[in-house]
Amino acid sequence: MWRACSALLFAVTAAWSFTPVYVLEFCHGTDSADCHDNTAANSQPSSRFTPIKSRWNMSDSNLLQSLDRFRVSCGKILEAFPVDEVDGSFVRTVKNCVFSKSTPTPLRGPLRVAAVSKDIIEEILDLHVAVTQSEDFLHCASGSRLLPGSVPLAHRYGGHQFGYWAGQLGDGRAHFLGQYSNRKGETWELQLKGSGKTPYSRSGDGRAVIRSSVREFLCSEAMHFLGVPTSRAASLIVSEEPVLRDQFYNGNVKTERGAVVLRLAQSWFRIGSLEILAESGEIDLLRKLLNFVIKEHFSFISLDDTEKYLVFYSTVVNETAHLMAQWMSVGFAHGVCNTDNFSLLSITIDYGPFGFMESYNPNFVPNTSDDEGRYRIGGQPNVGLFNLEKLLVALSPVLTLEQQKQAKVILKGYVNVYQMRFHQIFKAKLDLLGEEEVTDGYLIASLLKMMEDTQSDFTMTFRQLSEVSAQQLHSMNFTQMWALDDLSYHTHFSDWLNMYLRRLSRRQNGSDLDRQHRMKHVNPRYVLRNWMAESAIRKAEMNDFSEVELLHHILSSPFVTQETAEEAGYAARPPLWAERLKVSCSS
Ligand SMILES: *[C@@H]1O[C@H](CO)[C@@H](O)[C@H](O)[C@H]1NC(C)=O
Ligand SMILES: *[C@@H]1O[C@H](CO)[C@@H](O)[C@H](O)[C@H]1NC(C)=O
Ligand SMILES: *[C@@H]1O[C@H](CO)[C@@H](O)[C@H](O)[C@H]1NC(C)=O
Ligand SMILES: *[C@@H]1O[C@H](CO)[C@@H](O)[C@H](O)[C@H]1NC(C)=O
Ligand SMILES: *[C@@H]1O[C@H](CO)[C@@H](O)[C@H](O)[C@H]1NC(C)=O
Ligand SMILES: CC(=O)N[C@H]1CO[C@H](CO)[C@@H](O)[C@@H]1O
Repeated sequence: MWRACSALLFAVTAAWSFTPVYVLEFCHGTDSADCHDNTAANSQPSSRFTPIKSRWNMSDSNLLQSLDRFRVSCGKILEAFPVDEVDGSFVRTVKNCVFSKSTPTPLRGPLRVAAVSKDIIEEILDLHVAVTQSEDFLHCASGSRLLPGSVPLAHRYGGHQFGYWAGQLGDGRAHFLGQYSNRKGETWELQLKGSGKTPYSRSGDGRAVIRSSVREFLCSEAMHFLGVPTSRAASLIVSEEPVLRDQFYNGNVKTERGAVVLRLAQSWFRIGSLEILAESGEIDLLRKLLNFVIKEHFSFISLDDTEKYLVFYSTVVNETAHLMAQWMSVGFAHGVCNTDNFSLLSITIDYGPFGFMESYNPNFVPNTSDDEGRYRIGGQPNVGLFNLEKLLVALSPVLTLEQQKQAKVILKGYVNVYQMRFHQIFKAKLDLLGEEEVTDGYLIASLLKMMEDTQSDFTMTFRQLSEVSAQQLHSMNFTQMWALDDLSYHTHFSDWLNMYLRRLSRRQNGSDLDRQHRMKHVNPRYVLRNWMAESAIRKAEMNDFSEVELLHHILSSPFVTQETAEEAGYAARPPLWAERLKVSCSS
């Protein structure tokens, strides 16, 4: 027993070297001498969104039965920022403004509500779900009629794309409609995507096609129910408007149909929102925007505090590290981690060519045109660091020299925060209670390495470890456990298993069933695999939205085994045709 154990301990050092995901790759961007510095401690996840006491009676009868009394407000934004009033959506360079007035262009009908998220309609928008069947909703959620109180705006931002400064970008096909303060006291920003040209459309047509809209609708909701901070999607409206797209950028232009997603976030400001102001020397406006974001979304920071921008930066660094760890924990690859797609609130935004990893592979790249693999899944933590560096550059004009130095120290702490969060999350995925840092690090790293070697399915390996009894693990009986069965072919698997079982038995809390129960709450059985989305899209393009609805329903409870999902094969080995799928890139 001891011999095996010391052999494994010997392997610990080696194990860390096959964790490119969370150790080795950080040395590119920052001073490598300090790259693995372990001084930062203390990991209280900050809670920025303090719940506000409910002032309403939450019963069903209080939900609004029509849009007549539903109001959004643009007052705060319009008071806080100068707005570009130039009439028309012609493409232009905008200066000294954070938004431009821009009216959505109605889609050619007939329109239809293809999908809605009841959870958002009722729990966030305080509307009865029946409202979504009204003409009014159809028009408001597609951009042909304005919601009461709405002054539609397009946001001006810039960004670093694929590593390089790209200048002015901005909402090229999205319209901010206004803020809604709900009965829970939360404020949400409503936005349409695919609603027509704006001053920031560059060469785009302002539209989004059914394919990409279905993906955004499904994935943002799926991520929310997986517990990952994200923007939300309330509805999906499809039209008959022809939209030309070269889906794989290979010269094959196809006519598709336009669609609009009504999406929500507590804020849509991005790193690029600040970058463009710093870049063009609009420092007063930069300060204004920062103060606004702090006041509205980081209310624990006092605007009188001379260190407020540093505390803000430190929070964004920590929360971005957390988000990257959460993405890894569900195998999510965003696909386009440019600074303009990174939220200042560290939520997932801008769903484009994303993908959930199937076989564990740190080099998984969802965007098939991303040849260099810049945004491969294992590179995301490092890209997060790159983006935070750019955020620091954007903040520099409002920081003193001393504060700029401190900010660099904060940035260096990012790697530690990421590793700590990653470690915590993966410990929970394996139910490693208590603290045995070295053993746990080894168990996690070597499991991932074995998964990589055997190409085991990431989601189902963790899920099946949650569903299998300790008894079955002991006897390596993996009947009907296809992912564990794949994994069990690894030469080191039984050593790993012994170590894991010993680790579990040292820190028992309740029965083995309790362990399974805890693990099933953090290891989903269903994620939006590309083939699942693709199958739903094929039907949606023929006006059959049943599979979109089914997926939306199932992915709202990703931790619960569901009969319809099992029948559809959503937890089974992916079908053969899935291997040949390419992600639809243009959107
Ligand atoms: C960010 O995390 C570090 C390390 O855990 C901690 O020292 C720091 O206080 C955190 N920053 C904020 C603003 O919570
Ligand atoms: C909320 O309203 C319902 C019906 O309108 C009523 O039965 C219930 O007692 C109310 N609850 C509270 C906490 O006021
Ligand atoms: C995919 O990657 C390519 C190459 O880097 C890039 O040009 C393209 O914009 C990416 N696709 C999307 C949808 O971002
Ligand atoms: C393996 O486990 C299954 C339950 O999943 C059980 O029905 C079966 O009898 C076990 N086989 C052996 C050989 O223990
Ligand atoms: C064991 O479980 C109980 C209840 O589920 C919990 O309160 C307690 O903190 C757990 N103990 C440990 C060591 O995790
Ligand atoms: C899905 C999405 O909105 N992606 C955006 C990310 O950022 C690039 C520019 O850097 C935009 O072109 C994409 O539309």
